[in-house]
Amino acid sequence: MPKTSFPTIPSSEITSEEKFINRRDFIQKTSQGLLASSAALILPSAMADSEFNLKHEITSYKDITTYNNFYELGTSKSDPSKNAKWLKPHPWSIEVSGLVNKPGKIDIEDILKIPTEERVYRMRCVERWSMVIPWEGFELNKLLQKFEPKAEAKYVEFKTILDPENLYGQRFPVLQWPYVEGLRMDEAMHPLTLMATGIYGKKLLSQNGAPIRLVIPWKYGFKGIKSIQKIRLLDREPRTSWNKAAPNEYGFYANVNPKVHHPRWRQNKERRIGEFRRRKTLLFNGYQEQVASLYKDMDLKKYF
Ligand SMILES: Nc1nc2c(c(=O)[nH]1)N[C@H]1C(S)=C(S)[C@@H](COP(=O)(O)O)O[C@H]1N2
Ligand SMILES: [Mo]
Repeated sequence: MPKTSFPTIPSSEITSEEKFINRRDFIQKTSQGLLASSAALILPSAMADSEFNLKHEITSYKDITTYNNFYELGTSKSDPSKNAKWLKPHPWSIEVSGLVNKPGKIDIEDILKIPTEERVYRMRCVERWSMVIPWEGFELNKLLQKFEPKAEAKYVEFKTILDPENLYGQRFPVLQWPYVEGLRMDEAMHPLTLMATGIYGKKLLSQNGAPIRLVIPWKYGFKGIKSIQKIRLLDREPRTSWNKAAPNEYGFYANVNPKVHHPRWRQNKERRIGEFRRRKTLLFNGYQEQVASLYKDMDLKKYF
């Protein structure tokens, strides 16, 4: 994967949204200059273009932190930011169990010692809106490797905190709680799959899944489970919350695919939050170059 797909800026340098945007402008100008010269010969142009476009499209911090899906904090888009205080991200730990040689718990303080980097990803929700988010995080494979996955491990299951006393949304049976998601092992180990701990260089707010959540940019948003407390490695596909709630609407794979429609609406267009005109939705959300090989022998209409 070309290095250019991941602009990395140490989080220590990022202090505010304004400074962030200014530095991005500077990087854009520099890379434009470079592209006009010898670097154009080295960089695959599609990648350079999409990277260039992404930098122009970053969603505002306000939209990213006030337009959310997090049913534990309420079912409307504005609920999670209003009810953010229900979720207490400290103390926190993640328990890793199942098919690993070294099962155990890791405290958030130790998780945060894993070096992070910035990854600007397009995100696409099943509800046909999308954002471009500058995540701060590390590859999930870095965390999983600490627990030494066994060869029989084929899938990973993730669970959100279960706390109906404080998380009022969990008192309503919209979904089976806790929220559960899953990935195939090769998807989990893929370098694009991120454990995010921040946005715009700031710590994750509760509405975005503090203190740590999953981000898989080629899949629909619901795969990106928030506020993770449990990870289990399995030899079978885990049952996931949305798949249990509506199996014909939410498949296990949930790869962004403009040709596979939700039974109640088409999936070939999307509205980028902050924009008016609708955009065409891209296969694998535009990450096909990096991930298509994971699914090369699969019928993606059957395994949606
Ligand atoms: N625990 C939990 N994780 C969740 C959800 C949820 O309701 N609960 N919603 C999902 C959905 S549908 C989307 S689109 C994304 C939204 O993430 P964002 O609010 O950070 O953009 O979170 C996903 N992760
Ligand atoms: Mo979503």
